[in-house]
Amino acid sequence: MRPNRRQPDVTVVLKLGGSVVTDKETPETVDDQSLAEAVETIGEATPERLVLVHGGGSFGHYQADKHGVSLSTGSHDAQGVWAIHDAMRRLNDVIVGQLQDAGVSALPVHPLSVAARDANADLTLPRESIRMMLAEGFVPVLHGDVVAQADAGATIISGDELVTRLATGLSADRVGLCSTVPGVYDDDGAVIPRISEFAQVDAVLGESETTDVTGGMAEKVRALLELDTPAHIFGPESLPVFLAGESAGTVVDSRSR
Ligand code: IP8
Repeated sequence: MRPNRRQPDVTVVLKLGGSVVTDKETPETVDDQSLAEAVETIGEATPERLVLVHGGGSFGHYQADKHGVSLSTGSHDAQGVWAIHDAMRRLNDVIVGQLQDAGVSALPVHPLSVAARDANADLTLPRESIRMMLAEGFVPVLHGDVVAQADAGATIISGDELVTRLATGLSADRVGLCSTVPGVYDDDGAVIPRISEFAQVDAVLGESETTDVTGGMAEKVRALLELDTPAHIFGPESLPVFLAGESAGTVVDSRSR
């Protein structure tokens, strides 16, 4: 397969949430239809330098729960850590394979092999291989994972943290989080078009409900407000719009304050 050469001046970081690529109700089950639709859209669009990240859904979260590992609780049990990583790697294999079948020059990047946290949980994620993949026309595909952490064994790293880290580290021009909701809802259930500060949504988001080990919408919005790059939170129906370079769902942009 020949790598697709991309415009060198636009870098996009896009996360496909675990709820988009897996059936969250059934352990270790890919949502075939939803994944196929996302892959087809990416295959038709990909005009820019694209870095993909995917979440864990019923793969990683199921295994993390089973082995008692979270963002803050680590484990030295190599078999448990491997089981979590292996679930994410198998999901990544499926996604990379389907992207390649759709003509996207996707290649895997496994955070466990390259990233680490210090004792303050600060993350180091070397960027050289990702930069070079982009320069050579590949689409790196990262995923939520386990990473070694000083004095804690291994802890979870969420896809969201990877997205914000990549957005900053690669000076991304656009950031997208595609999950199963069409954006951030207001009190009346309407999608908020733009969030420029957390106070705007504090009352409505509060403590987001979630069964994931890695947090919910409030954490996403807080982290995205730290970025210098506008970030879009949207549902799968808006993926073509986002990839076409337009606004999708809720735009989180602290610069518009
Ligand atoms: O679904 C979590 O990634 P996320 C990955 O992006 C694991 O939060 C291993 C639970």
